[in-house]
Parts: sequence; structure tokens; C-alpha cells
Amino acid sequence: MTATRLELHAGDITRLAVDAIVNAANGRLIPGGGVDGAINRAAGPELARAMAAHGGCPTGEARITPGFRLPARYVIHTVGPVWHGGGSGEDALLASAYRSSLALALQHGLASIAFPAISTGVYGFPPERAADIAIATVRDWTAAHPGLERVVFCVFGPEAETIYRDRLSS
Ligand code: AR6
Repeated sequence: MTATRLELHAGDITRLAVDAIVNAANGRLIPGGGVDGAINRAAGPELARAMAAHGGCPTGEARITPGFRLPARYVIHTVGPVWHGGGSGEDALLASAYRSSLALALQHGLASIAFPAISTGVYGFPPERAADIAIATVRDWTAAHPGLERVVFCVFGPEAETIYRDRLSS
């Protein structure tokens, strides 16, 4: 089996025609702001109902719903940690959010998945540190679990693009 391709895409994740986009959700799975708000606006009101049907999601875990009006077939909702200074298990919880999302994609036989920079907006995780964890976690997990063809890191804004470009080229 060929290795999973890691790609960088700059722009709005709601436009990506991949099998699943990942949502940086909150633990209640009630639509919020940021990428969660954008995904809910683009998917339509059915998405909020499908999210609510899961009855919440613990930090570091993930849940799947259809994509409704999105070009993506599915949305994988994961809950990243709120940054409290780094001493409250934030790194491990962020890595777990990525791994849980990848595992759900593989369980559903999906070939492509796109991630936003989980926890780096409202939740305040330092973006360079989050990118290191995101890339290392995806590299390690996909090497150990073959099956996904493509993982896209979807960055929003020039700072995030620079952070990911530097790390993905090294
Ligand atoms: N496409 C791709 N990335 C985006 C988009 C978009 N359309 N919009 C924002 N981003 P955030 P969090 C980036 O705050 O920190 C919500 O209210 C953004 O620039 O969306 O995990 C939830 O309900 C940033 O880099 O998620 C939770 O309550 C990244 O997405 C809470 O926010 C994540 O920022 C979760 O906070």
C-alpha cells in the first residue's frame, strides 16, 4: 500500500471536496464560532441536529456526521483542548484529537480528510506548537495505520500558512 500523502491547502475548509473535513468543535457539539460556525453555515441546519444527536464529545475524542450541503461527504467533529499554559495535558489531548479523527476516517473507509488547525483559534493553543503536534501525530499515525490516501492541512491566514509550509518541507 502506498504511503499517505500530506498536503497543505490555504483557504476555507468548507470548500474542500474531500471525503471528510474535520470540525474544531466544542464538547457539547453545539455550533459555535470560528471554523465550527463556518462549517455549520455551509452545511445547513441539518448539521446542528446531527451534531446534537451525539449528545456531546469529550476533549480528545471525535464523532462523525454527514456533510449535508458541503462538498465533503462527512464532517468529523473533534474537540481540542483549551490552552491553560501547557501543564494540563494540552499536548496529549491535541494529539488525541488528531488520532481519533484519523481513526474514524479509516473506520468509515474514507480516502481523504482535511484538518483545520485545531485549538489554535478561540481555544488559544500556540500555533507553532500545535502545528508541530499536528504534523508529527499525523505522520506517525498514518505510518502505523495504512489506508488513507491523503491528509490535507487546511490553514486559514498567512501566519498559519508560513508555520505549516516551513514544517512540511523539512
Ligand atoms: N477554514 C479553515 N480554517 C478556519 C476557518 C475556515 N473557514 N475558519 C477559522 N479557521 P477555531 P478552536 C481556523 O476558533 O480554537 C468554536 O466556537 C482558525 O483561523 O475555529 O479549536 C467551537 O464551537 C484557527 O486557525 O477553533 C469551540 O467552542 C482554526 O481554524 C471553539 O471555537 C481553529 O480556530 C473551538 O476553538
